Amino acid sequence: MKLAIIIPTLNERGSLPLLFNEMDQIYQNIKDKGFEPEIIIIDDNSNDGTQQFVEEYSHNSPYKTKLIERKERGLATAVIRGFTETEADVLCVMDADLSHPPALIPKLIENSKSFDIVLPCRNMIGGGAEEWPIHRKLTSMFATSLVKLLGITVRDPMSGFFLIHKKVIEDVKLNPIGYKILLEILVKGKYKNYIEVPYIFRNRAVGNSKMSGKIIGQYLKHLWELKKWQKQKTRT
Ligand SMILES: Nc1nc2c(ncn2[C@@H]2O[C@H](COP(=O)(O)OP(=O)(O)OP(=O)(O)O)[C@@H](O)[C@H]2O)c(=O)[nH]1
Ligand SMILES: [Mg+2]
Repeated sequence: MKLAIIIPTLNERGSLPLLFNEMDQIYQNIKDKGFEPEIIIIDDNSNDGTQQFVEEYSHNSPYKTKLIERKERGLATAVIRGFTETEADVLCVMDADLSHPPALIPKLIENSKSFDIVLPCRNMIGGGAEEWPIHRKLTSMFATSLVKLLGITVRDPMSGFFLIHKKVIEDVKLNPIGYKILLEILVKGKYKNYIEVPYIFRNRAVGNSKMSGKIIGQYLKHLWELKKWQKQKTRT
């Protein structure tokens, strides 16, 4: 079974050596589980040497490694581009800043044998997050609570860390706005079942956050659009 690990990047040169080191450590485990993995990096014209470092890594990596260079910006559209750049049946998406531990990937792919979607989850027993500033904690809690308006009950729906089978999004028209591509997939995707797997979210150790007020605005617009889509669907 082919597995694509899709990683969007924007100026992540500082995180990549650590990330690739952790990826290398799980390579054999992934193979032993019967998966043929590739890494797909979608980079939006970083100016800190991210692309050069990925090139270098691709020559020494145990993984087949593909670098996609885009001129535009946008996390969700970058992830969707990643989906189109692979033949793999199983797609795993994660951030580059080590918040999402590669060590969890073997567990995710094991679960993918029985579930259409596998969701790493901070908000369940065994899961958690390193300490966040209070304003970020409150923003996150508020944003997560709004998701209930869409009838989504998964416990960590705002995450950039998830695994899906390609069939979940095949022939589904995704309309990505901003950051939250997982929400788009949970609302519009075609799946029978999902499972949540606990993990500890690590805070970004290197580099700068790309989170901003603009992204919060985009999130609210995204929720609005998804709600409209749901209403239209029940009418047809
Ligand atoms: N290709 C691409 N990647 C992006 C873009 N914005 C963010 N990313 C990447 O998406 C992932 C998540 O972005 P982060 O900046 O870590 O956002 P966050 O996790 O909400 O915030 P922090 O962890 O506090 O930095 C990282 O791998 C970023 O490099 C973008 O416009 N294009
Ligand atoms: Mg991050």
